[in-house]
This record gives sequence, structure tokens and C-alpha cells, in this order.
Amino acid sequence: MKIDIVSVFPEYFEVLNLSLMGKAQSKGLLEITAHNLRDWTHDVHHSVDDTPVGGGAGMVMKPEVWAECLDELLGLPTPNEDDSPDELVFPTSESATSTTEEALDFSEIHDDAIFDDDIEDTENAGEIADIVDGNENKSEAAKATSLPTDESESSSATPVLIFPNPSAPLFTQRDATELSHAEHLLFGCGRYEGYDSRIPDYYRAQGVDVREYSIGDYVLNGGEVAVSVMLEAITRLMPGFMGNPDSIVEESYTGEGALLEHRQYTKPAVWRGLKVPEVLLSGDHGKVDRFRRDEALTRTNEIRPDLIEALDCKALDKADRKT
Ligand code: 6GU
Repeated sequence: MKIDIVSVFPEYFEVLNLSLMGKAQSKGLLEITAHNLRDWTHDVHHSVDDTPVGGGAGMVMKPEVWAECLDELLGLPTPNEDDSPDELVFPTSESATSTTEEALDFSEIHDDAIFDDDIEDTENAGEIADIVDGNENKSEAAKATSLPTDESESSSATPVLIFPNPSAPLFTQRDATELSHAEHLLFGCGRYEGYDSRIPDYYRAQGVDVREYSIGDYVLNGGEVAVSVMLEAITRLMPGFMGNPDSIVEESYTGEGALLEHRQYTKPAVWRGLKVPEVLLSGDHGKVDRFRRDEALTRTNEIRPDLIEALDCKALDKADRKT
């Protein structure tokens, strides 16, 4: 798998030369290149950002520098700016004006919520009602934990272009599994308040498979750490990456019946007065499997009830139903 990463801090990715990722690179399984976005600037200050249109704090990464870089790495022609139409019409045409017909009455969701009067109703607001409805929520959670059916989806030679973005859908094990079959990934790390949203829009309009992902509900200073997280999740699923491929089969978040894993113990059987559960020493594999399965179910129910909600009934066995 070929991996290109663009960042204003390419040094961040030196850690990828360590451990299993480093080994995979020496084996020729992975070819990782970290590029400096500033190499595509032309001004003396090598500037990559500008103030946000519409006002607000912070800086936004400019589209021109990113586009020169991405055109080159994706092997796409850079259009002559003079020939560009005044307005490019995207397949998912987005107008800047808000539509009140589609707007949702947010009070249905949270009666006590306080909204900023300055913020206009959003265009897709109507869809939020469906999500809060619950059904959509479940299928999203189910999607997040189930394996993709079409594994060849992203294995074309054109890179899959991935932008870390705290305001994007969550990156899940399902995404990692799908992307582990890709031949070429290109990550674009944003900094500051993010990147101009027309960058992903433009490349989608060019037919590129563009993804935007968040790695969790918290804010980082930039996409670099998020890319490292996604890369580790993706590459360890590649055939030949792990010494023992069995170790990825039984893990949490894998497959239709995704549960948190049971607790783990090694020897000694008693350590500082704390005992390993008796059944694990019994040598009865049936009983051990049952114990671990029950523990996985009860722990998941306590810690991540959303995963239990998303469980496919078919993933439960008869004994599970009793617990
Ligand atoms: Cl992908 N980027 C940043 N900057 N913060 C994040 C994130 C990504 N995911 C969670 N927080």
C-alpha cells in the first residue's frame, strides 16, 4: 500500500518508522511518504492559511496551495486559473442561502436548548429529525461495527483522499477494514480552524473518492495525530502485517456482533492477593468460552450500551439470550 501524507509538520510522521509500521515499511508492504504542504507555496512567507470569510476566530487553510499539491499527488491536471469558470457547479450543489421550508424545529429535540440567534437555519436541518428518531442512529451504529460487503470498492489505483476533520463522521473499524484493501491512500492534514471546504468538494467533483473523518468527540490541534491513529487502524488489517493474524480476528469492534473484549489475565494465578477467575484454570474450553462471552456481553452492556443496541439478533446464541 502506498501512503502519502501532506502536512505542515511532516516530522510528526517519523514515528511511523518505528515498531510494526516500520517493519511493514522495510518488508515493502507499506510505502509511506510525508510531504510538506509549504513546498507547494510560491510566496516568501510560505503561507498556507488566511482569515475566515464571514468572520470569526482563527485561520483557515487556503484552497490554492492545497490544490497545487493534491493535483500533483493525485496526477490530475492543474487548471489554468484564468480559464476557470466563475462558479463551478458541484453534483451536490450547495447554495449559501438558507432554506426555511426544510428547516427543522429544534425545540422538538431539546426543549431546553439555547440557540445562537445569529445562526441561520441550516439547509439539511430536516434530516436531523430522522436521525434523532432513533432508527437512523441504530443503522449507523450497526454500519460502524459490521464489515463491508464489497472489499474491492477502494482498491483502484487512484488514491483515496482522506481529510481528518473533527466535524466529520466518526472513523470506525468498518472504515479501517474497507481502507485496508486500498492500494493508495492520500491524507491531507488540516491545521488551525481547518481547511477551505471547497477543497474536498472540488476533488469529489473530479471523481476522486474523498473521505472526511473525525476520530472522536474531542478537538485536537490538527489532523496529524488523527492520521496516525487512522493509519495504525488501517495498516494492521493488511494481510501480512501482523505476525499472528488470529489476534485481529477476535478483537473488539470487529464483525457483525461487535462487543468489547473480555478481560485478560496471565500467570501467576494469584498476584498480590488478586485471583484469576477460577474457571479460566479449569481447562474446560467450553466453560472458558462461555465465561468470556458472558463477560463480553455484560461489560459491553455497562460500558457501551450503544453497541448492544446495534447488535444483530443473529449474532446472539441461545445461552446469550438467557444472560
Ligand atoms: Cl480528525 N481532527 C482534529 N483536529 N481534531 C479531532 C479529529 C480530527 N477527530 C477528533 N478530534
